[in-house]
Formats: sequence, structure tokens, C-alpha cells
Amino acid sequence: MPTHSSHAIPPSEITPRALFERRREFLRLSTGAALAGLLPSAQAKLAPGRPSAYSTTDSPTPLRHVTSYNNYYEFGTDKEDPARTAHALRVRPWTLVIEGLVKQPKTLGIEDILKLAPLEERIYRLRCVEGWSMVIPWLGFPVASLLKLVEPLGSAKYVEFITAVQPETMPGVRSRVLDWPYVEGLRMDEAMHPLAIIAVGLYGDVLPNQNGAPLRLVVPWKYGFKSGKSIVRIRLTDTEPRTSWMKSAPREYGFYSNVNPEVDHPRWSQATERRIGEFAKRKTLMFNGYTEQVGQLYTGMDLRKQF
Ligand SMILES: Nc1nc2c(c(=O)[nH]1)N[C@H]1C(S)=C(S)[C@@H](COP(=O)(O)O)O[C@H]1N2
Ligand SMILES: [Mo]
Repeated sequence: MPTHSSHAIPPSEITPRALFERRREFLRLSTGAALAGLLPSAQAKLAPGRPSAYSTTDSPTPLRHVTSYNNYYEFGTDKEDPARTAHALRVRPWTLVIEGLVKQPKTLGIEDILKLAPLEERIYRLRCVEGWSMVIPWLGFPVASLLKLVEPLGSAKYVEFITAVQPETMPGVRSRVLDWPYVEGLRMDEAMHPLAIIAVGLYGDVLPNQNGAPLRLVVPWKYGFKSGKSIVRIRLTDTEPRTSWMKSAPREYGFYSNVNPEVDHPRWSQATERRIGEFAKRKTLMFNGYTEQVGQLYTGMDLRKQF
């Protein structure tokens, strides 16, 4: 890295230019109709008395909090680190490999991915295992539309999500806080559930780097760490993936990690949460409030043992 010349241009001047280019591409590639239809449809979904099965009626967390209070350990472990350092992340060119137990493995450029499916706005709660939560209007499409493209084999039982490692842009990967690359996983039926999405934007605009640009998994009924940021590889397997958090602390982080107020983290309670921007604590809801939609995925399981 030519540190000298890159330091000569302050980040405040690099970022708007790069962001401008991405935004222009984003607006061109995501069909105009989908974007134009976005706000009215989101509002229709929020009509009083008719909450959508997908979007919450909770008020979105102000954008400034969503982009300045982040967990993205590749860019440092403090909440303010990603907003300060993730502008360096290289998000173009970007390719995603989908492989493993599939009939049609694929390597897709970000441009192809943005054209794959119409973008939808989904307002979801995000509940971090640390006890805070936010409400975020994502722009994205179901994980299922990516997986259908590669034709999963009957033997595929799990989906592994592998995220980017850019040692030259990510100061955090020099430290061993986690095993890099950051890996997350879902069971096949969880990944195919319509609530599970790949987000490419938020608040009607391209995804900020600190929020996981250019592709980020969002699984609203699970703790926030299941939502891997800056995904480069998706692998379908017949064995349960070993995720970065399970490797770092197997007693604290299980494979499922469903939001569950009745199962405490070994070091703290999960019964309540603080919504960023609010003062009083809220009660944490089973499956983060999505029991009606996802509860049946876990019938017959002991959620204390399979936490
Ligand atoms: N690659 C990567 N993805 C990640 C993380 C990370 O450190 N690296 N942190 C996770 C955690 S712990 C949470 S709570 C959410 C936070 O998302 P946000 O910062 O966009 O709100 O991202 C998740 N995805
Ligand atoms: Mo988290």
C-alpha cells in the first residue's frame, strides 16, 4: 500500500467520490421500477393494523446510529472503529463464489448479483448478543433466490457463508480475536426461509462499508453475529459449518444462535435489550419477534441444548 499517497488525500475526499460511483451503478442496476416503487410499498406495508409478515412496525433507528455503532471486527473491536476505518475496504471488483453440494456452481460479479432479483425493502430488528438492538430498513433479496440459481443437491443440509479478508485494508485481521475469515452458517431450511435476505443497501442507498458492503447476510430471528458482512463465498455442505464464534467460545456461541430471552449467555442475561437511541430497556422477544414465521423450523428441538 502506498501509505504516503493514500494519506495525502483525506478519507473525507476519497469516500464521496467512490460512494458516488457505486451509488450511480446501484441505481442503474437495481431496476428503476423496484426503487421507484420502494417507498410507497414500504408505507403500504406499514399501514396501521396491517403489519406485514416481513417488515416490523417498530420505528427505524436513526441512520447516524446505524452507520456509527457497528461490530465489524476486521476493522477493529470498538464500536466506533468500523465507521472510522472501513472506508478503505475495496468493494469493486467483487465476486461471489457459490459452490459445494450444488448442480451448477457459479462465480458471480456484483453487477450480476444486483440484477438477479428485484430489491425489496425489509424493515427488520437486529438484536446483538451483547444486549443492544436496532431497527434497520434494509434493501435486499431473499438468500433463496441465490441458492435456487445453483440448484442445491438433495445432500446439501447446511450453508456456509465466508466473508472477505483484505489484510491491507482491514487492520483487525492482524489480531487473533477471531479465526479469519469470519465464517457463519445456517441450516439449509433456515437459509431458504423468505425472511433470510442478502442486503445490498439500507435506508434506500448502497450499503455503507461498515455495515457489510457490498453483500451482507441478514437473518432477523437470530443474534446479529449470524449476519456475516462482505460475503465472498457461499458453500453448501452436508456437515454443520464451524463458525468463527463457535471456534472462539463454544460454550457461549452455538450454531443456532436464535434470539431467545429464556437462554442466557453464560456471562449475562438475554431477557432484555437496549434499543440504540432509547433509554428504557425492552423485553427481548422469542425469535426476536418472528415466532409466527420461523417457530416451526425448530419443532422438536431442545433450544436450551441447541442454542
Ligand atoms: N465479517 C463480519 N461480519 C459481522 C461481524 C464481524 O465482526 N465481521 N460482526 C457481527 C455482529 S457481532 C453483529 S451484532 C452484526 C452487526 O451489524 P451492524 O454493525 O451492521 O449493525 O454484524 C455481524 N457480522
Ligand atoms: Mo453482535
